[in-house]
Amino acid sequence: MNGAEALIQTLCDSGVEVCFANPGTSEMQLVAAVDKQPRMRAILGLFEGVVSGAADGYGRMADKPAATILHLGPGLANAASNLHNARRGLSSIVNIVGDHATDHLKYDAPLTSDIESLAGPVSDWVRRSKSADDIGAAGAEAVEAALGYPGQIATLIVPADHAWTDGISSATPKHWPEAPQVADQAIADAAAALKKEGATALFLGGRALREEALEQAGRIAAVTGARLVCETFATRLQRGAGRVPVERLPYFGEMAADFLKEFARIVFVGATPPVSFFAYPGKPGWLSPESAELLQLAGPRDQALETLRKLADALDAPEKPAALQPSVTPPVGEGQLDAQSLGGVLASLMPEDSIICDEAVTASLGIYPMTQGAARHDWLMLTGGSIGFGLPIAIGAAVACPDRKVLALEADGSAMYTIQALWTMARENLDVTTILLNNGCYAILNVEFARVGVAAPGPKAMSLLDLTRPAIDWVAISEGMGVPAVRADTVEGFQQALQEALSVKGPRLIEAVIPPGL
Ligand SMILES: Cc1ncc(C[n+]2csc(CCOP(=O)(O)OP(=O)(O)O)c2C)c(N)n1
Repeated sequence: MNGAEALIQTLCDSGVEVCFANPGTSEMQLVAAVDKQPRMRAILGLFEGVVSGAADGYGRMADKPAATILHLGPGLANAASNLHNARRGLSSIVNIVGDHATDHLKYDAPLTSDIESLAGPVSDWVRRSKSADDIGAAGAEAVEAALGYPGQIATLIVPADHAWTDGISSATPKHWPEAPQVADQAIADAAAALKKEGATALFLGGRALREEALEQAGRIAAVTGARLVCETFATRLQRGAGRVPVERLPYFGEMAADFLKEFARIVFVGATPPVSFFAYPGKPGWLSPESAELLQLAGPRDQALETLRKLADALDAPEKPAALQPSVTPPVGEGQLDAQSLGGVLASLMPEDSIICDEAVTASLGIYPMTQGAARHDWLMLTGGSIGFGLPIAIGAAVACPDRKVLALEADGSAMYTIQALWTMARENLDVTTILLNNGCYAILNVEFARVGVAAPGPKAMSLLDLTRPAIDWVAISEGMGVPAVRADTVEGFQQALQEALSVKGPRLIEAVIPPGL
């Protein structure tokens, strides 16, 4: 084998099955090696932000990494925004970034850059293969790093000469790392705290928001009366009918602080104390009440399920949670479509085990509550605040879970960052229905103007938040990339369009015209 073949074989032996790629000349050996390897699926993304977002969606749903192939520093830089979201979401990815051959670096050829410096802020682990003989070991270490609980972003830089050198062996896969356990004393302390007087919140994030972990949280709520609260932006929240419901911390800082103010005690599992997304003049940044006792039982990198189970047992909690979410189908309205009525239609039609990729931004505020009692589903959220993530993660989710319907709730402004994702959905015939929320503006920024204290923004300022001059032809864009599309501006029209989209397997786009504003 050459080095590239040894690396790809090592990745496959370590459990990596998919590679999302946008390669260049320095990655040609890697592309050829993927071609020869029947165990590795190769998926082209037409922009690196699609590649990295797809790998994030895959990691969230598969609980193991996909690989990416990225073209030197500039390719990695294009991928950075969604790698940032993935790292914030503790997702799992192995990035393979090509570099010039070692001897060529001294010439400072045009694509030469400081790849390590670009990788550092969006990676948990960065390494360059030291030689062709080291490439397999480096690959095995990268997968091990990416599997660090609950997931990490591992970036491996591969010089072209290491990839093309012949006579190289693959490396033995590493064992999948164990998740750190919480000490028994910490569990006992938390149990004692939960028995005290006063309102208590069990604040959950990360892996604590999976169905089984929520069951344990529900047992704790049953015996202590603690309220179950989740972080505002979760990597993957399993919710819907029959599951243990959690209250979601509001987005706006003052609403979040108001929500938390009644708690005398907050116990964190899989999350850290929440802070406001941005600073605003005269508004709180730290959201927990000054007077509350804050107990960090398990951080996002500590085993969540076992922690909650042990805590429930320590409290002699009943076997079953007290409350499960009943099935609720909100009434479907009629006439002009808006976020709420759209959410009602969605709740009534979304099939069991749907995967919702939520980049609806302001529209999500209307849609999310309406789907609380819909058929059980997974809800994936924007963990790092960097928009352009919703369509790419829908690709990765659909690749990881080919038997489940993926619904991408995608705001128009955010969609335009990585709209090329539609083409990959069409090429791979992925079962994704995109609901494109066309409100013709950056609505959230209209709200933010007021919140940061700008009294009357002028026409030049407002033009920077407007998406209607020219209006974007979503149906044409979608069909131009191979995804059949329709436009709906009434509840009835949207209902019919969604019914049709859900009745087929394969990508569809529905342009849903909704009013701007919250
Ligand atoms: C990479 C990146 N660039 C810019 C922003 C700033 N930003 C936040 S929301 C937003 C616009 C959102 O508009 P849209 O997606 O249409 O949703 P709406 O607010 O209309 O619901 C922008 C530009 C960001 N969060 N991330």
